[in-house]
Amino acid sequence: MSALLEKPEDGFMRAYIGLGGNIGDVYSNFFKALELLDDKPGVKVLKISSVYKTPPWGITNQDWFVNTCAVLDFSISPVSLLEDCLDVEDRLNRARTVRWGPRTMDLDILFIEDFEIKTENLIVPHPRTHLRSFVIKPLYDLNDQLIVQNKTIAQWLESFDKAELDQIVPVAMDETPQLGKAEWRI
Ligand code: A4P
Ligand code: MG
Repeated sequence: MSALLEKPEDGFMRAYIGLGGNIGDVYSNFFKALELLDDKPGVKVLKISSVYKTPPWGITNQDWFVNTCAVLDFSISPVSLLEDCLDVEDRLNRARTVRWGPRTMDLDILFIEDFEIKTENLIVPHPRTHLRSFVIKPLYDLNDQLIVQNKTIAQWLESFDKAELDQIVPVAMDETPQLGKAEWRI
């Protein structure tokens, strides 16, 4: 079931962000990343989905990833939001080496409500969102009715093989310390 959120305040837009990594304590780093983003002027983190262990996509001979999604409201420009995301990646020691390769923290802007852009540095909606079960499954936790590429997240979730979805396992909360703000939990 998805979290029900009030509409954004005047002057704010709503964004869905994908977070992933496969180096270090990724679970804790998700909460560090969201705290750093929430501290940025004009950015308010609202909710984080469940956190999942996921098989590597793209380059498959690397460690399993940990993935999650978050929803946030922002009053800065979408390009400034991307700059904030890149700054947070840098602060969490992200080294940009291999495309789709191992990383401590990747932040992708997946979707911004009522907004589209296609420039060299920013493409929203993120063009690969609907192809990735490790993105669709956590997005479903946040808003199963969000429409991406003319289908709801619920419909995209149904489009994946059961065997693929079964590999995407939530990280049990009782295995993990309580991190971030309590109100972020769905
Ligand atoms: N950029 C353009 N649009 C966006 C957007 N909507 N959000 C530009 C974020 N960035 C956007 O990103 C390169 C540039 O993309 C940014 O500087 C920005 O200007 P990057 O993060 O350095 O490159 P990347 O992540 O290596 O490439 P790419 O294609 O973004 O990779 P993905 O799509 O992020 O995939 N398997 C599992 N299970 N879980 C994962 O999280 N992640 C990847 C990386 C591969 N396999 C995975 C996972
Ligand atoms: Mg990326």
